[in-house]
Amino acid sequence: MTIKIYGGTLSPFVRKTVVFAIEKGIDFELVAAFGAMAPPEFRKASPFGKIPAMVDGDFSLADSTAIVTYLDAIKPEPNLIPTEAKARAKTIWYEEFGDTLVAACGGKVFFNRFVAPRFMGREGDLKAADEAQANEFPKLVDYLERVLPASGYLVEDRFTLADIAVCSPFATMAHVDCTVNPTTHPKAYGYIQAITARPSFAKLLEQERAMVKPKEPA
Ligand SMILES: N[C@@H](CCC(=O)N[C@@H](CS)C(=O)NCC(=O)O)C(=O)O
Repeated sequence: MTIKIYGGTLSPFVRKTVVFAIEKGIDFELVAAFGAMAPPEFRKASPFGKIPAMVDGDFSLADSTAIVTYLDAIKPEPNLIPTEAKARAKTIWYEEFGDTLVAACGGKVFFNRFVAPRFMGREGDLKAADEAQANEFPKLVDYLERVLPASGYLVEDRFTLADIAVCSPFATMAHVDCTVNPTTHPKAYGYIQAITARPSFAKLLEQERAMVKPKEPA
């Protein structure tokens, strides 16, 4: 039975899960789920209604970290969560940094510039979005610029969950004009460009750009 992943990839957490599954070569079906569009089995899988959720036969689970942990256990190769102690812990640290990106900036810019006006029929708090981009975003990008290794990968000089988890929030922010400046942060800029150019990301991002494009006036 095919694994079902519930959500939409504009969410950085859903995209993380979906890119991880694609890179692992795991068959899955993405089922649209958000608010009123959520099928009943999604509610059972995600007790607090958050995306992503996953159903694999009679097993259901929510939370992107829990889901990638499960996917990694059922298909260990190719390895995307290092097994060596320090590299594994660093991978989880960068996964948490991805969560920090969403909490400090990504959620505010994406919700207020896109979700509120497009799905909730109301203006977002554009001041809060601008403030997060002006004050929080640069600190987060400074950190990434500082820690990026010359290899272009965050952990073990190879592609891992750390790269997926960090670049996914940047991809969501880029949809609403919150982007890294190549002049001030050339390493972070080049890194995000390279990781999101991988086929696993690129195909999703192309579909998402069409969804985010402003609607033509009727
Ligand atoms: N820690 C969770 C966070 C999931 C999350 O916050 N998802 C957001 C979308 S990006 C959501 O479902 N928001 C709707 C809500 O909070 O009701 C994960 O990693 O999956």
